[in-house]
Amino acid sequence: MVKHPLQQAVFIITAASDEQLPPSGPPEVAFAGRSNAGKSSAINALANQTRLAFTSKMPGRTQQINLFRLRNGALLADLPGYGYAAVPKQLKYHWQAFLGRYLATRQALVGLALVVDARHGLGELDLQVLDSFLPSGRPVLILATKMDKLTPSAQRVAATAIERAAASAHPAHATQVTVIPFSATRRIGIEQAETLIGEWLDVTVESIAAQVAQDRGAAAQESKEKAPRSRGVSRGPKRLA
Ligand SMILES: Nc1nc2c(ncn2[C@@H]2O[C@H](COP(=O)(O)OP(=O)(O)OP(=O)(O)O)[C@@H](O)[C@H]2O)c(=O)[nH]1
Ligand SMILES: [Mg+2]
Repeated sequence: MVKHPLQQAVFIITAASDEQLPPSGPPEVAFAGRSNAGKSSAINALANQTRLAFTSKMPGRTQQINLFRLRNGALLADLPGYGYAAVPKQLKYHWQAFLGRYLATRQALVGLALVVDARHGLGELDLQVLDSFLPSGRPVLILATKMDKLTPSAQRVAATAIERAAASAHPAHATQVTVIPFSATRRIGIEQAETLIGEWLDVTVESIAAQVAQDRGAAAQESKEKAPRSRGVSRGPKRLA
């Protein structure tokens, strides 16, 4: 595994519907959570960039699925938040159905990062996401975020409460769930989170080199196809003096 596996991530595409999502390909990790929980901020902190994913004080900022590509071709997906009341009903159903289908059917999804505001703990909708995801056997990383807003002793209490809530809701799947105390602003838990996600996505020197070679091959092929035909083959009859 390389040292900072999520750094140098680049934005690739925004999808507002199933048809706009690229076909399932390289391994993918999605960031899910309540609206305003801090999903986009967590992606930025892990990528060590300030404006890779759009963040906002206004809940409901991320309204589509935004995909980011790592150096080895693996993807991060920033999902629209759920549970924001002040969204027109129609739109809310559309997002939630889109989100539900993505989580249930995306073949490439190797793990889920569930972003939870540590001050609020796991909510009803977070538990529903766990209900639908954990039976697939894939791992979940709960980022208990905004820890900077709590005192050190309250941080421990909050992390333990989240661990207990997840384990009691899903005793059979407790080993699939890891809880990491996190803060995007104070950069708490970055190393632990990047290590786990980097392992899920197999971000190694070898996988990066293979992707670079593949990209170079594709670029060379493209420029060959675009290049003008070589001259000197058929120039027409030479004029005789
Ligand atoms: N103090 C503190 N604030 C944070 C942290 N993470 C996010 N925030 C703030 O929380 C607000 C929401 O952050 P976003 O990252 O946009 O949240 P989101 O989950 O992507 O929100 P939606 O896209 O609307 O679902 C912003 O004002 C962030 O600055 C954190 O670790 N600590
Ligand atoms: Mg967002």
